[in-house]
Amino acid sequence: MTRISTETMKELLRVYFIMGSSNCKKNPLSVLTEAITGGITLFQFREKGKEAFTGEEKYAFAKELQKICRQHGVPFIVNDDVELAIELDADGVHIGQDDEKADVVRKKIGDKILGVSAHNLEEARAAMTAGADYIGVGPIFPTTSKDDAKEAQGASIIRFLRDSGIDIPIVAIGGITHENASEVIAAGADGVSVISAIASAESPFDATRQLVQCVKVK
Ligand code: 3NM
Repeated sequence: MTRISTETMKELLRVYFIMGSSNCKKNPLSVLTEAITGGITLFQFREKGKEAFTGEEKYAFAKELQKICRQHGVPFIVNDDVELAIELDADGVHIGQDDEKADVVRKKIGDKILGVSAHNLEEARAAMTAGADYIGVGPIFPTTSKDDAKEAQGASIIRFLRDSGIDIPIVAIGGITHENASEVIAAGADGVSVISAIASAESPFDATRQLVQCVKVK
């Protein structure tokens, strides 16, 4: 395996769906299948919250979601849990600023995709130096999907990072919907990352289709 190219990474970030069991109104396996049929380009397994699966149950659930992703050729990223990602031979890992350091994770996962959450210029530069393949920047808009989310920064943070020389692939996150997705793409993001816009939708398929349309023109 070799490291993913910047161009391929940017394409994968276009419509990046993040989900765990607590985010779904319907059966999570159906939600993921609908999202894939609708056109998501990347999936992140993020199993968090009071009711979240742990241990064997978490492993089994992740495996089922990974199987669906594999059947459809959508790469499968694991949030935070580096050991689980290695055990499952996932396509990559996404870590936050409070998790293990990015350079340590890079050594553990070899050439798998490494995503790092960054909230400002300093964190973005550090993630690039540590070997991240992309950064997740947020929250752009207010979100109810993350308990410890910071204050919303608006799409201007993306433009600021680009103007400051951050040329690594960027995915915007936090409160993104089909109504504001094109704004963050116009500001310089390569894609949008969403939980509720797809997971809480009456039709995850229709919601994904709408997002795909919004990020098409750049
Ligand atoms: N990370 P929704 S915001 C998982 O700011 C996550 O780093 C964020 O969910 C960050 O699309 C967020 O429902 C939640 O707003 C995104």
